[in-house]
Amino acid sequence: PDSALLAKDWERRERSPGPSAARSRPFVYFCTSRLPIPKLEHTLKRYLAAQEPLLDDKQYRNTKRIAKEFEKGAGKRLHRELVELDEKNTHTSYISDPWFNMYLSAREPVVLNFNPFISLTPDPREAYNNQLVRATNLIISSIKFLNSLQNNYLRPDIYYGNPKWSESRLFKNFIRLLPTSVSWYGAYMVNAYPLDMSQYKRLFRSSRIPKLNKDELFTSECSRHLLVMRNGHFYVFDVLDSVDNILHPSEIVAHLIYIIQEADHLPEFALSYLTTEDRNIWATVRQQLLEAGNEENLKKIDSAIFCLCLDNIFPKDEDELSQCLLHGNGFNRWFDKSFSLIITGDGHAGINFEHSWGDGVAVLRFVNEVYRNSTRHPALLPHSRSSETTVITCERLKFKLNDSIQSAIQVAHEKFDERKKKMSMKRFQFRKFGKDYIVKQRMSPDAIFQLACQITFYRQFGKVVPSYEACSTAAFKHGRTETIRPTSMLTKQCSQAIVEERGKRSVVELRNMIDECSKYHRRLQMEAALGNGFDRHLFALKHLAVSRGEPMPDFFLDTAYQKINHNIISTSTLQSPAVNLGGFGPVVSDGFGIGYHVSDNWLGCNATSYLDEELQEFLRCLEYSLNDIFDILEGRPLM
Ligand SMILES: *[C@@H]1O[C@H](CO)[C@@H](O)[C@H](O)[C@H]1NC(C)=O
Ligand SMILES: *[C@@H]1O[C@H](CO)[C@@H](O)[C@H](O)[C@H]1NC(C)=O
Ligand SMILES: CC(=O)N[C@H]1CO[C@H](CO)[C@@H](O)[C@@H]1O
Repeated sequence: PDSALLAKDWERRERSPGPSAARSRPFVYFCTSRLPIPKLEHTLKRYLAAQEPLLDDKQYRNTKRIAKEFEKGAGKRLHRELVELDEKNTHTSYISDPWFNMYLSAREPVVLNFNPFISLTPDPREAYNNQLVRATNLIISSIKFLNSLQNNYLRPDIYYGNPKWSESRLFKNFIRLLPTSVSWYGAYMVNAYPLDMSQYKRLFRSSRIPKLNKDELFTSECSRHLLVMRNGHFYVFDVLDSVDNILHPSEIVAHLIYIIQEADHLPEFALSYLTTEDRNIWATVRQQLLEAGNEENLKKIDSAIFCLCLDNIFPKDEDELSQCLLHGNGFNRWFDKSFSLIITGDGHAGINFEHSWGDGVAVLRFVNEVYRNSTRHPALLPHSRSSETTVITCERLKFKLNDSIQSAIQVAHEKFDERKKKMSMKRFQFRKFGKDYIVKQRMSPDAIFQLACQITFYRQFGKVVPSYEACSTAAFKHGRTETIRPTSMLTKQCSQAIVEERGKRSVVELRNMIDECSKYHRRLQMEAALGNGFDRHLFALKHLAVSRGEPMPDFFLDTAYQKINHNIISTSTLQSPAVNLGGFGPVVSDGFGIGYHVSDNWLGCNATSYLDEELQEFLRCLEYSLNDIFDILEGRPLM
């Protein structure tokens, strides 16, 4: 892709090339579009539109009144202050600080509650899916990515929703012909737009550090070592030399073989369970660890380039693989690392990442590149020998644990086992149609999947509930995410029509309803991606009030406000040939976490919940809802 086409709206700055990358010219683009703060009036209008389907008439009138008062009073003032603050801080976005704060102040364990996983597609050539071969190739491609990042050779992140179309000449001409002022929107319309890359500075050599009440993010400047976990033991070895050359593949594999042989049994107390703890508890125990003389070792973990988990697990099906990547059995993970690359015994690969520093889009870009590079230019061939002359410079980290630390580990272990047992994870696939079919019907694939979830919940529970779809705002400088609210009056009416009034409505009528839902969803999606949702704006206003120590405005105390933020259906989607989908835990104890994917000819999801029976029923109903939608789109009356 010719990124220069999109460069007009960007400042371009060149730096002196680094030592290992003198070939091509460096790309450093800075995103100049700033995340807009919507008008308060618009935010409240959108908020009320999202509240309407969730409330009865009386509640809705009340919430409307509260919103009106907020608009004229406390809200007006907070909004003005937020705008002033934003004008003084043009280097960032208004959401960046409050969002970091939200993640880092959360005291729940990061695992299950925050860390998502992404599962990589197997290497197309079977022999490369061997644990050692795949680990070595992915390490090397990851380090190459790090080197490009460091030397500013990484092309600006451009999100290609549709690679075929956006790489075509037609597309390039289309963008070229647009006036500069709208070319960015033009690119957005076809899903090929440059992304803010500021999150990448915390992708490598980074870790979240537990602290009382609010954690911190740590990034090392120049570490050269990798952290490898095997059977609950920690190993470090340098993968880069002093001029940033990567260790030879045969040497890397020799180190991994050494580690696998050495770590042949589980430790009595696996330290990593502590990273599954409540953050305040973990912060306290970490302090004890430091005092007990483990500072050097902890520093090695925190500053490692990333964490490789060489699992001794052979998942027997896809659900077990998802579980392994989402939480594993706890002892072979360091959930605080910015990301961990997990390789199972049978060569499946995936990423589990800590969420405070960055979002799915940034991790997906990394995964895409590393997948492509490791499959197209594998550094290590299957059956190649490890170098017998390699000097193993691997260090096993040994920790000093006294009684109180040991019992803290024991408690963490039991709590973690308890919690992961309560969560169930199920996959779902529907093969009657996918993206191609929906697009031919001139509808939005994402909207159809979301509508299906709405109909499903209505079918199962006879009501509509707050729902969440994550949308990246990485098109803006220091953008993070915005929420799309898939529940609307339109989806509610459509769900009622399909579930309760099946016989009474004509197929044409139902089809029109679906079409209206699709159009509305597309609009919400576009607004959210352009920073015009309502969730982040309200969140920032609330954060401002709290940080000033002001009394909480009535608006945020409204039970309807609290309810809409208790997201029963939490969804997120990632589309890429390099990934086999991802997943995450439910965000509330009585909800579902749905990582979904609308592929060309099928659609599916990996869903999680603490309510096992309800989850199974949900997926049964989802199948039913999708069949209904299919019948309607095919022009068949519902039975
Ligand atoms: C273990 O070490 C920590 C830190 O030095 C200390 O606070 C704690 O009291 C010790 N516990 C025991 C049982 O010795
Ligand atoms: C992928 O690997 C090849 C061969 O090692 C290398 O030449 C190329 O630059 C790599 N690409 C990226 C994006 O790192
Ligand atoms: C780990 C993983 O991605 N598991 C599954 C999630 O769901 C999709 C769709 O059913 C499967 O293809 C994945 O294998």
